[in-house]
Amino acid sequence: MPRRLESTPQSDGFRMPAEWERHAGCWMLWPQRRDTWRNGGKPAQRAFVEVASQIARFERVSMGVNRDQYENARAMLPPQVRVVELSNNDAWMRDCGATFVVNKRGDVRGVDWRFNAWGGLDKLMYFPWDQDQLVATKMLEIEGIDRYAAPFVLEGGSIHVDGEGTVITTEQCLLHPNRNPQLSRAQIEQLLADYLGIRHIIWLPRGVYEDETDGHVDNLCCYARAGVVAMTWTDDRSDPQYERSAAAYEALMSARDAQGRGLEIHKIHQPAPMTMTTDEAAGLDVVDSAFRRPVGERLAGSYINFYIANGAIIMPIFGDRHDAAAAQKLAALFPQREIVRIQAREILLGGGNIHCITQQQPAGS
Ligand code: KQY
Repeated sequence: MPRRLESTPQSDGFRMPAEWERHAGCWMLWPQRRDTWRNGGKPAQRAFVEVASQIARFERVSMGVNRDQYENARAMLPPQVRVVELSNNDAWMRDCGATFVVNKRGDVRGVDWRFNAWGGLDKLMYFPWDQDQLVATKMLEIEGIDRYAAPFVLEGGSIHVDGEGTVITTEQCLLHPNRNPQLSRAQIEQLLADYLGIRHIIWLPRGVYEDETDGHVDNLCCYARAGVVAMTWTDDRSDPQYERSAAAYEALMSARDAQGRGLEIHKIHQPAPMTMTTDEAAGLDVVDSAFRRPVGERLAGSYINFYIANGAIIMPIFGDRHDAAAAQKLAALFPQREIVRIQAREILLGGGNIHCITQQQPAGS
């Protein structure tokens, strides 16, 4: 039976591996909330099926599903995707799921963060989030993997590691008073070191404009390999994203990683600004205990929100004139991997993208 460990990954010699290290598989959750996913969730379910099907060409995919959606999900998903009954409040596996850590022997353990749905009652993305909070424990139980219960709020989308001692994150999110108001910056830095097994933190100021996660790094900037990052960019100085990307670029330019390296930075131009249409907003149920997305609201579109699978990059595209250039840049950054493009507007309408709905489980030994 998997154990709950009272020590920390760092003290036990565990670290979070980089996303490009070999995976045992990928975890996802099935979308169904009618206040997040329009038209009863059907368009989003089709997009999730496409993401899961494509990832399953390269590694095992496990889809967690609420019991009332089990049969529907099983029918919509191809047989190679494992469907497991796993209660949840919404479909953001990156954020409520376990973060896996490994040691030099190839043992794998899981970190179970506290989850408050991106800001608790302050943000009121939705209430309750009690089933999301249990997702990490349950997936680790299913896999028979020991669990560290981290004593602070953190979402997986707010961190990117190089697997060699460095994490990149944003001040906007990790220092936001709606996450861990009782903790100082120094205490948060210590906890990141303890639970990710890192030695160095690169702080970026803010995330993507109008990102409802309070600036998750996984929509703004990610590692492509150790010492090399990709970030979302715009050349339009009048776009509110410009100053955010420019500030991140400055911070990355002056950063050193845990190995003492400067970073090679690749800019990927963002898609043209997108907003929620009247028709899309009309497809959402109105619920008092959930965040309301108004017509005309800017969507936090970015090509950085991709998933690195064994042998592939699963990237979002939007039917935008920048899609092809973004795919070319990713192909150059990941020459050994197939670039798989997925029309991802339906995922974006829910407030995130492909990286946010996936969580890699490392192969270990
Ligand atoms: O960016 C992510 N990691 C998740 C986005 C979740 C948005 C909730 N509506």
